[in-house]
Amino acid sequence: MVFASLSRFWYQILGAFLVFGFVLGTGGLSVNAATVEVKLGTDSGMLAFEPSTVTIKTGDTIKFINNKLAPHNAVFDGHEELSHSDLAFAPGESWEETFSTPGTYDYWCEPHRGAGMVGKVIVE
Ligand SMILES: [Cu+2]
Repeated sequence: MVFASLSRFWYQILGAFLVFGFVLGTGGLSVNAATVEVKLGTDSGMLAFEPSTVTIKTGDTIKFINNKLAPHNAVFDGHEELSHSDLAFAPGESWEETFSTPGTYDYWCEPHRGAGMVGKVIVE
């Protein structure tokens, strides 16, 4: 009898882990969606996005934050819906874009594209 109740206990533990794994695996928890920050102009004063390449999951959001050497914007190649062509002048000015389709998205800052201020978002 002791053996029987012990194995019932372990079955319950196993069941709990299976449910937990299912919820994680299907993205059933909405708290899984993340917001990743990208700075416009690096802390060290470079004309670049920081980080310049970001890998996120489908449904995640990128928060673009104006940092140094303004003005900046972010225009996505072939994706007007993700682009923010208004120039940000004030430090700390920010906006967010949510990525709902997997793919690789190239973007740039219009005033500084020639200076190499380009970025990439990889949505898995
Ligand atoms: Cu710029």
